[in-house]
Amino acid sequence: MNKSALVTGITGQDGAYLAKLLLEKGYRVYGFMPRRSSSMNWRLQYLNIDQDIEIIEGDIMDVSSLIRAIKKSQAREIYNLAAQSFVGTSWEQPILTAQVTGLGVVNVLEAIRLTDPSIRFYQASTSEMFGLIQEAEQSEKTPFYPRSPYAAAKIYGHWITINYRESFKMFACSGILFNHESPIRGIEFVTRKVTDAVARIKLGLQKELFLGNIDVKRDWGYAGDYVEAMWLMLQQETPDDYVVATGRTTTVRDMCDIAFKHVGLFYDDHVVIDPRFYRPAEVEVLLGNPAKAKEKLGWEAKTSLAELIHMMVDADMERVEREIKMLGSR
Ligand code: NDP
Ligand code: GDR
Repeated sequence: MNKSALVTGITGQDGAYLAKLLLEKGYRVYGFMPRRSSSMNWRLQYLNIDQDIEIIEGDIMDVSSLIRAIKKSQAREIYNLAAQSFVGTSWEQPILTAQVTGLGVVNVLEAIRLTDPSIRFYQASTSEMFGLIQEAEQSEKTPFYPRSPYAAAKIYGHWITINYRESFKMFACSGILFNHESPIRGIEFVTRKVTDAVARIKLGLQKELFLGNIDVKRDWGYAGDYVEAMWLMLQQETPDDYVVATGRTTTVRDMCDIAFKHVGLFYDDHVVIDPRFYRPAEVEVLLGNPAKAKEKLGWEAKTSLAELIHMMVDADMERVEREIKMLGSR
């Protein structure tokens, strides 16, 4: 019988790409999903895998639903991707963020410990934990300095994962992933906000794009590449933590330039700086050092930023063109 995997956050960007990868590898994939998300599986539909996944309803805040999901799925691997993942919202809803993004992790770990501690566990940690960076290139050894309630919650999740590994000898890994994007990235995140706006501007639906601080730098990669690293971590002989990044960093401004140029526009003609999108505390620059992932997992980012942004702009152009056609035919 095929090996089973349980994925929390299955309706999110990474959940969808990871599910696709696991299906390709022959896993039976169970998606753990709150009832409220049941109409939200557009990403699974986009990747054409919505019929191949078995959905188990539950909420990461409800340990009993996690235990039931583990028993039902007989999962040998659990990927914990569920989170309140938008940094901006974490200042507006810091307690919810602490509960879901932080305490949610120990809920999953406890559910595993109570059912079958031999199940392998992946935790979605983040480069946001480095925040006010303590080293120019951030590796697994770089100290953390969180700059948002989201990052603070993720640090709890990160350390409790390590703690369960060391306390209970659980196979628990934490992937410190730098920003990764795709055509199914949430529209609130800056890359997708930009590529969607580029399509709408090019097709005459809007003129301006309102952004916050565009001089910040991020190490952006492609989500389709990054989920492979998650899976690889759980296939090793011993559990460990890994930075997953491209090793290159770019400003939001230059990312905008790439996106607008792709359709023959110039970003400066359309981008308007709007203080509403500034954050109470900013992460100015992130640059990952993925040397350990390369050496131990044999993993490397395959997609360049230009390829990624072009892919996203092309997908948004197609989507907006479809929307215009549908409106015209009504
Ligand atoms: P998304 O925001 O796209 O997905 C998050 C998922 O979590 C959604 O399916 C969401 O469901 C689900 N979720 C939220 N609250 C609960 C809950 N209480 N119980 C169960 N499920 C819940 O995030 P990404 O796919 O981009 O990221 C996946 C994980 O990786 C997250 O933990 C994120 O913090 C982390 N991460 C992401 C990076 C990135 O660049 N994408 C980088 C580093 C880490 P719903 O939509 O219905 O709320
Ligand atoms: P981030 O991603 O906060 O890094 O978290 P986001 O795309 O939201 O912001 C990146 C940077 O762009 C600046 N920025 C803007 N951001 C948004 N969203 N909207 C704007 O208008 C805007 N203008 C400038 C931000 O200030 C920020 O510096 C993502 C999430 O996926 C997290 O869950 C994950 O942990 C990290 O990436 C790694």
